[in-house]
Amino acid sequence: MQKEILEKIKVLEKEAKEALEKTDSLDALEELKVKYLGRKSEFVLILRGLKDMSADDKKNVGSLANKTKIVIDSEISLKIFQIEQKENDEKEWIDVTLPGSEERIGSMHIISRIQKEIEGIFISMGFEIGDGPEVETEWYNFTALNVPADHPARDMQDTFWLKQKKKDNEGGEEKLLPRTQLSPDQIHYMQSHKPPFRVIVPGRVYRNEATDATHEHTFHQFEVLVVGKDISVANFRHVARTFFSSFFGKELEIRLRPGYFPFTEPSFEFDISCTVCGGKGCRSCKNTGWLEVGGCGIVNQRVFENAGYKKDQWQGFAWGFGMERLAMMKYKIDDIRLFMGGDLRFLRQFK
Ligand code: FA5
Repeated sequence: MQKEILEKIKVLEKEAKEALEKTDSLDALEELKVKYLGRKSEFVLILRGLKDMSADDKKNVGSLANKTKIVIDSEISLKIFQIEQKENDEKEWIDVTLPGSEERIGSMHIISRIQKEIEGIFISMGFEIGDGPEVETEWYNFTALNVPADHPARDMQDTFWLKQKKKDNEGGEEKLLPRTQLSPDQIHYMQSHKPPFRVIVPGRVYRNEATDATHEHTFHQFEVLVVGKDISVANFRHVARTFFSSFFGKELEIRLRPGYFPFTEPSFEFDISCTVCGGKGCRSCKNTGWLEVGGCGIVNQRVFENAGYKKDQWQGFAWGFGMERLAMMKYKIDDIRLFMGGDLRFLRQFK
């Protein structure tokens, strides 16, 4: 009796192993498990019958049946694990031959880059770089620049006035504003330096304007100021031509047209020959051959006086231009709002 049962267990083990070898699906393995180890399986029947066996049979049959059960159970579990792992590997398959994804590295904003480039050109011409506050008093932004209160020229640059005021020395209050231009830095620089000098001031300015493709409320300018004993419009022309030819990498001409700025006399609007067609006329310059760039003029003696210099002792020229407008010309950008829009697809073009 004992011999027969032991033999039966061995046959069951062999059968189970052969069946296991041929099985390669999870469903079929579950079926095998039920067949060989489930409640109605032959193993369980053998184990249930142990209680009616002699002590000697119980020991031998019980021991072999249990061992074999454990072997079959662990082999089925191993096969289930292998199949599951294979399926996972197939799902998460990594193609090591694919090129890696590029790490995005931050870069300088296009306007900061243009600013560095412009500074470099002026430094090579012997200019210093000046600085000034972004929040100005009414006196520096307008009055010192010969724009008296209630003069219509104050309307030329729409202003964001601040609620806070600044106490002045006579116990009164002065109005404050985010600067509308960099010309107040002419006064700051002159108050702390003695001529002769050449200085440029780069910076951000603010105007209470509706925006469109060529106008922003927040933009960047450059102010240029040269003061000496015999500075003239000819000096301006030379410096401006040298600067623009270097910035655009080609020889350009400068054209002056009469203009009006309270802080320069005479004043001019100035154009450069079109950077696209070289002056022949094209869409970029609306067939005029010229591109409008900025304002300039000979420093008004009243401005020297307001900065603390004696009248008629010095001569100078000043000019100012918008950095975004220059960047638009250089890179053929047709909407100024892209610079501050924060669209990375635009900004990433300029690495
Ligand atoms: C001025 O701001 C004068 N301070 C320039 C100046 C300096 C004249 C020294 C004489 C002597 P204006 O408002 O024209 O001038 O602005 C100068 C330049 O800033 C313009 O030519 C243009 O390039 C740019 N600019 C003006 N308004 C805007 C705007 N809303 N958006 C973008 N750029 C502008």
